[in-house]
Amino acid sequence: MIPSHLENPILITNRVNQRWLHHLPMVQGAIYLSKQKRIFFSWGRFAPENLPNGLEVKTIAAEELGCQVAKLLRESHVKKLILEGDVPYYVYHALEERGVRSLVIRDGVIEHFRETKDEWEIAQLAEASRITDLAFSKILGDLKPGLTELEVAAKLEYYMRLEGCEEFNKTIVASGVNSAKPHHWPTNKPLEKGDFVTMDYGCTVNGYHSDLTRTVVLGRAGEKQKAIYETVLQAQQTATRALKAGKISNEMDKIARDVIDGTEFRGSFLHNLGHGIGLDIHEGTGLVQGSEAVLKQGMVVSIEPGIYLPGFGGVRIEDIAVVEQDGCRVLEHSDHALIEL
Ligand SMILES: [Mn+2]
Repeated sequence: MIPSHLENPILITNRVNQRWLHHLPMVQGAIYLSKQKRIFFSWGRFAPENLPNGLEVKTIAAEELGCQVAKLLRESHVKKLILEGDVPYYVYHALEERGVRSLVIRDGVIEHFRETKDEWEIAQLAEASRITDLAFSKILGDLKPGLTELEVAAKLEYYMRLEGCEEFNKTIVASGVNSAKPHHWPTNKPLEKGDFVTMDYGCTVNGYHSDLTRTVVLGRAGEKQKAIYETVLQAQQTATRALKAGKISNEMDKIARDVIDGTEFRGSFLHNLGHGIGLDIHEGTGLVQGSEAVLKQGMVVSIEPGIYLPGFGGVRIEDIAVVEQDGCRVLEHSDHALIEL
């Protein structure tokens, strides 16, 4: 929550930041916050009467925003306004014309407050994770040679849709040699016996994202496949056990990377260990090489090490977890052990 003793009024135009404040999807408008007033200026046809966080609702035409805000500032004898997000030029111009002189664009102001999640937000993330887990348990019954990556992706989305999610993440299904590419979009390639099949997907509930990755083997896993899988799993579990408030972002990445780099697969973990997650799929503090950011209680991050061997295949295992004082709470509960189908 934004502290009520804001130094200067702020006009919030970023849609995701607005959603964070009013808990409502797709409402067109802007939010004005100051010491005295908390107003949601709505110019959509749908103007809710009551909003959380003490927001008063005023329906106006979008073109009036600059004029309305200037009036509020004049009434409270304030000349300085903080802007964030994408402010349309006509708003900026209307404010300037009315003597609002010190306009400061400060992106990241609201994002900073969004980093640590409250209980309601964690409940939304947990519900999205539950739906995602359910789709995983269902897809296991469908995976067989001949099914294409696109069909697997469509089925995952179908199962999540039936459970009542709002939207999907960009679903990744990567099989066989395609699994060596961390961001492979699904194709018409049919699954084949012996393939690694990596599924990285998720959905939103009240705007909050889940994010899950599991890799399975179609048929019996070979020795090299088992070795890769066990290494990624060990990296993922070691990092999960280490995660707690006070840890440094890059230390967390190193914990997982050291596990992988201590094996024959050294150098094949091609991305960072994790990202913050919430109303945006990638937001806030992650588990990132070179980042000195400190993890705080209530932050939610993904933990997703992988090994990628071009021409052979790859494995990634991902959960999202809430950072707590003495550890972390993993929100997804799909099995971690190697699944051979
Ligand atoms: Mn992720």
